[in-house]
Amino acid sequence: MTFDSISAVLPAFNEEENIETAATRMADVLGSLSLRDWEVIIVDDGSIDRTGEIADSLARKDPDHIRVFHHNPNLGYAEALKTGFTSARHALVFYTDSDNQFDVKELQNMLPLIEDADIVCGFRIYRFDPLTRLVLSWGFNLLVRIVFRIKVRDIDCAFKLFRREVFDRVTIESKKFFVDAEVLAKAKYYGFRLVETGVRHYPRPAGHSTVRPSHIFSTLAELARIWIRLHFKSRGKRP
Ligand SMILES: Nc1nc2c(ncn2[C@@H]2O[C@H](COP(=O)(O)OP(=O)(O)O)[C@@H](O)[C@H]2O)c(=O)[nH]1
Ligand SMILES: [Mg+2]
Repeated sequence: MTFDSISAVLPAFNEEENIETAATRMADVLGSLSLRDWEVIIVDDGSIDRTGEIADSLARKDPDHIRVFHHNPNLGYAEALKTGFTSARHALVFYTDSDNQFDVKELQNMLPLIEDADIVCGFRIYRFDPLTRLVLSWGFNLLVRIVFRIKVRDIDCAFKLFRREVFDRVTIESKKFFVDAEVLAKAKYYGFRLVETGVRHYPRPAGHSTVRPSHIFSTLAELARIWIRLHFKSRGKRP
């Protein structure tokens, strides 16, 4: 393999029941890959439960491989990913959620694909979410595909692998849940190559999703803002 090191980012907000399993499974997978170096970056985004405390104790046990960043107060999903991506030290950057809805072992299937791509984007083969969420998500995916002309099946799938160069160019401006679309739209703008691969999705084992149908409004506002910026940029002007 061309790449010999990887950073895995886990954004976490009130995941006291999930974070230990999530971080331990992630560390086990990375440790099994025979890489020169790896790290798990937990971003505790102003959790008001024991997430931060648990994350700190995991980092104390394995300080060479587990790092924790705390936001105080909560800054939102996009800011948490931004903290993780900008702190990542290795050649590849992976991220997934801290709620154990994916099997992180499937990262192994993505590694051969990044040899010929800059981004490997997962799509959920069968998605465990309520019907309203599935419908809203279907509409959102369609809208983003049309507006930004990105051919990605499952934009918000929290299982993506990047070459770190992507984040040398792409800077995150979103605050909330538009972040995945923003990164993909900007990556396309800069000409990064993207491939997709199916991943399994599981019901949340504990805790609750914080995503609400009302988030669609802030997400659409962010979509408009990023579209305007990219549109002016491609015409050589600053908005
Ligand atoms: N950093 C941060 N993470 C969040 C926030 N809300 C949710 N998350 C994390 O983002 C991930 C996905 O959140 P979740 O509510 O399960 O969304 P869903 O899986 O799309 O329904 C989980 O790891 C959460 O801990 C937030 O405000 N800030
Ligand atoms: Mg989830």
